[in-house]
Amino acid sequence: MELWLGGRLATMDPTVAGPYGAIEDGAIAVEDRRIAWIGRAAELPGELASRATARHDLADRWVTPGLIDCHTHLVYGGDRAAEFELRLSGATYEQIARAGGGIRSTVKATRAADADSLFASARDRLKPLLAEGVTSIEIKSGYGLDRETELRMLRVARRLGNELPVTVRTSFLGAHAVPPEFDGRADAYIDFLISDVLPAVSEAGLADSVDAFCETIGFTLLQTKRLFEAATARGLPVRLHAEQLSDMKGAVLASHFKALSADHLEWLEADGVEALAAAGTVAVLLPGAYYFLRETKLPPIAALRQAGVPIAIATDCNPGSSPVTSLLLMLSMACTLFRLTPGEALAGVTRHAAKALALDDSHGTLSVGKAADFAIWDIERPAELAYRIGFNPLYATVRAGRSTTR
Ligand code: DI6
Ligand code: FE
Repeated sequence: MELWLGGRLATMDPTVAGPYGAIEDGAIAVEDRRIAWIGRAAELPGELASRATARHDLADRWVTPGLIDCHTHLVYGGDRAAEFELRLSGATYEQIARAGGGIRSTVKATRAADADSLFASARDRLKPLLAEGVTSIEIKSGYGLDRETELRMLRVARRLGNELPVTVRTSFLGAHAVPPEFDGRADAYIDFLISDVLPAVSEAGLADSVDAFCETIGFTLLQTKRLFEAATARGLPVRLHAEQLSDMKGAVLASHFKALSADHLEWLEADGVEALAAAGTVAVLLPGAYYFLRETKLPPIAALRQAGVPIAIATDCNPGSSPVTSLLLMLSMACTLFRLTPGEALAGVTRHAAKALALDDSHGTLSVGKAADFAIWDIERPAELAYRIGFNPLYATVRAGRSTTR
């Protein structure tokens, strides 16, 4: 039993009244990597206090749940800086993709990279996220698009979780783009994913969910549906890149499958909002991609909010549309570009992000029974996490009860 005393706790627990579910002069008791007790220090049961083997002074700092980045493509080879320059001289993201660049150029570099170099480059991108208090992350495949490379990406993602202090949830995104060897044969590629790659991924236990890119430059609604049926038959939950560049009705389809999340959503219409609300699917907003692609159409925030759809925020860390390795910057952008409140933004990287990863029973709030994952901040009020730009006030991270000073 270890005690953390004298902190201001932004529990983000909706059953704790008030903004951020805040508890002033709070205490957290940690046992077996979990939160055994949380509340006002003055109310800490004497029995717990007497069993403490260590006491840590939080010195009035704010404590939040460990941050959760619930949508990333962290593992990939190469970079796309040259494409960035092309876009600055007038080419669009879609034009580059249709000309065989974009995702396909990263596929080429990823296929050529061995597991160790994929691990090393992904670790370099993970480190700055961990330095901002991230304790859980979702990582997708999707730059292999063949069996061997998709499996390699997912193994690298698992290895990151084994070797670094972070909980990793993986998504199989074989349906990210049509690979060159299936040019013009997207249906045959989906057949191949269903008969060959998905079974291998699922039997190796390498995916926690199945994702797809439903888009004019990705896969049709029907192709996505076939893949989702195969995923569901294997007991794998689904999520979807939906309504990023056009309204394909992806969110409605995802809702039929009780998807964990529908992500991007700039082009989401009222029917999609309603479907997400009815299914309890999390809307994951990705302000980094919105910014980097200079999108001007805003996701329907007010409608999502009014329908009670849980909104999560993530980096979408990827080389093409969101080369972002700061979740704090996403809080700022979620507020400034999308007009979320700092409280909504923080819920988006804690409680709602946990739900998007089906981790809500064990993560996402500071509550009894949940993992002792928390971030300790040198700030005066939680809104500072979203307010400051390019400044990292993290004092320390505690993951599974163990402290790692920044
Ligand atoms: N939408 C995105 O924004 C990323 N993937 C997707 O389906 C971009 C991936 C890339 O350009 O490499
Ligand atoms: Fe993405």
